[in-house]
Formats: sequence, C-alpha cells, structure tokens
Amino acid sequence: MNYQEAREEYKAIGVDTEKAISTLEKLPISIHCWQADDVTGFEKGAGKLTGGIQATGNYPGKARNAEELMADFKKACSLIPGKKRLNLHASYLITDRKCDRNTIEERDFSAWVSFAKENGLGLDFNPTFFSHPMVKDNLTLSSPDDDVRSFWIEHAKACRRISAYFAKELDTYSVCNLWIPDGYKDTPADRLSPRLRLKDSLDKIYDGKLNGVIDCLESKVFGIGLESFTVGSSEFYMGYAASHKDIYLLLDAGHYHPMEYISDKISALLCTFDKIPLHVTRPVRWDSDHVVRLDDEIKEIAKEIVRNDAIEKVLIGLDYFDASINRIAAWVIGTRNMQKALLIALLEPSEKMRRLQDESDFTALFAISEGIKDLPWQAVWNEFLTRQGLDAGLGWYNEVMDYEKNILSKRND
Ligand code: RNT
Ligand code: ZN
Repeated sequence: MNYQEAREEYKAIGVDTEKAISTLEKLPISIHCWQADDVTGFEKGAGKLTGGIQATGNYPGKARNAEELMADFKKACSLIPGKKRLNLHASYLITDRKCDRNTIEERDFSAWVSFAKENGLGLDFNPTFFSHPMVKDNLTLSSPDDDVRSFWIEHAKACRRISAYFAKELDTYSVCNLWIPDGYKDTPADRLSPRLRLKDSLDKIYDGKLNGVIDCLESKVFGIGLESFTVGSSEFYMGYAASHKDIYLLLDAGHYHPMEYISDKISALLCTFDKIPLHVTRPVRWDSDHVVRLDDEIKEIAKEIVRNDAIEKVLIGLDYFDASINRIAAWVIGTRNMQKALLIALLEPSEKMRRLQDESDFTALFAISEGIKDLPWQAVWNEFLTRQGLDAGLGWYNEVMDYEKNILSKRND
C-alpha cells in the first residue's frame, strides 16, 4: 500500500498521518553511548564491568577509543531517522589530564560538546558509580566508610556541573541521571542505615538547582551478586524525588519484578511529576539489557506517552548493551523500534477511545483497539523514512555490513 492510500484509511478513523509524522520528526530519543563498547569507557585501565551489570557476548569490532565510538555513532545516526540526543557516562571522558572520578571537570568533556555541536545533538549525562576501585564491597553513596562516600559525593557533584555545562553550551536541557549499584548479596542485618546514608549523600549532592540540568534518580530491584537487597529501591527514590523539588525518578524498564511493567507507572507518576525520564530496555528473565524489540511493552510505553499528552514530559533514553551482535545494528534496530512504537501510538484515535471508555462502551473500544492493528502503519513509517532521506526495507543493514567489512573488522583488540 502506498502512503496516500494509507493516509485515506487513517483519515476515515479520524487520524491525521501528517500530524503524526511531524510529531515524530521532532521527538528526541537519547541514544546511549555505551552500546558501542559494552560499557567499557575511556579511562586508563578500563576493563572489567562491575556493579551488578553485565554485557555478554564478544562480537568483534567494538569501539576502542573516542574516535572510533564517535565514528560508529555517526554511522548509526545516519541510519536512524528523526531527532537524536546522545547520552554519555562519566567514564567516557576525553582528556590527557590525570584525574579521577572525583576530580573530573567540564574541560574533560569539551570534545563531546564539539561533537554534539557538529552533529546537532543535545547531551545527557550519567555519573559512573561502577567499574572503579572506590566501589568498596559493592557500595558507593551508602557505604559506611566516610572516605568512600565523600569520594562518590564529589563525583556526583562534578557530574552535575558537567551536565550544566552541556546544557549551557548546547542550549538544551541535560538529563543528569544517578544510578548506584549499592546492595548486598545476602539478607542484610540492617536495611535502614545504608538507606539513611544514601539519603544523606543525596542531600549533599543536590545542594541547589543548576540551570538546564534535569536531575534524576534511577532505582533498581537487584543486581548480579547483589540479589538480596538494593539500597536505591523504587520506593526509596520515589519518596526522595517526591519530597524534593526538581528531582525526578527515572524508570528503567528492566529494573522491576518480571511481571511489573513501567508502562503502567508513567500515568501514575504524571499525577505528581512534570517530567519522567526513561531508560528503555528489554529485560529477558532479568535486567539483561537486550536490544529493544517492537514488542507489546514498548508499544504500551509509547501509547502511554502519546495518549497522555506527555511527549514533552517523558524524556526517552535508551539503555541496552548487547555484545553478541553488531553494535551499530543494535543501535539502529533498537532506536527505530522505539520510534516505530511511537508512530503506532500517534496513529491511534486516542480522543475517541478515551470517550468510549468514559461512556463505558467497552465493546466499541475493544473493536477499535484491535481493529487499528490492521491499519497500514508501515506505509506511514516508510513515508517518514523517505522524508528523512532513508530507504525503506533492509538497505540500512547492508550499509552496516559494509561498515563492518571496511572498518569494524580491522579493529583487533
Ligand atoms: C544499570 C542501570 C544503568 C546502566 C547504565 C550503563 O542497571 O540500568 O542505567 O545500565 O548507566
Ligand atoms: Zn538504566
């Protein structure tokens, strides 16, 4: 089916495909830098990934330095339609200076700012509380050791300043997301003290609003080696965020119990928060960070964003790291799937469906919600790609394979 025919079909149910396309064009997706190198980063001696997370697989061609990562990211972006942002981790600093996590500065990220300017990207940021010797016994901001806690408080504060620098330089907000691995392998004797120490650390970190920075806290349910207790649980951070102005809760789709979905949490948080940052990922049995598929939950997340008029409030970031497939393909497929889900949501007659719910006409609602699955959203997607200068179909894949052959396969670790 061609686009004009699809447009007519949607018009018949009261949906304007042109409006959907123009909304999708402007909707930014924050793409995570860490898919390119399995969360390794550029620090001297970087290697083993710790903190209860794991990238599995050894597909050849991972980025070994900033130059390679930037080239890979540009390649991926050339195959991804729409508006993009770049999500960095503190461990991806680019500097010759001798510094540690507690002494990083804006200048250690100036190369990223130039890159972002050249490529029209906003930058988001994450302090890195893992893969470092100052993570003692899997603890950072909740450690009983004052030196450990102070070190990581200084790190988080430095990261907030760097985030503010990104916002100022690039004239757009910068999400500064804090996630710590802290927890215990076995049932702890004391759950409260670590949480009170974390609270105290956060109070020291968030000692004033910084222009352009969207501060948020990412909760988790468990990590590898930390199966019994996580200090920064959902309730802990929700309470903290709710009682502190300008601090938000970030929802990672992999950080809840297997039958618990973040799609349902979006509307709940919209009642009290004006922003909801996301880490969209795909958990398979656990927080496995598989590449996002166009599955039911991603579609549901997108519907919740679109139906609730929350496009400006929900800040979509991706967070997955599959080392078993071509990493550029992983970026392209996962980001496009997020965008496809958003398009499918934008093509719903949501006003009408809401009305049917209020009128208790559940038969009509069911008929429509199932019926729209037969409508040709793919034709609208293809039109969107064409307008973005991209081909429909698997042309992108051939380009990635050429890049693998000519560039990635020449990288020998
Ligand atoms: C870990 C969190 C966290 C990381 C990234 C690398 O479980 O999801 O967001 O994945 O910061
Ligand atoms: Zn995450």
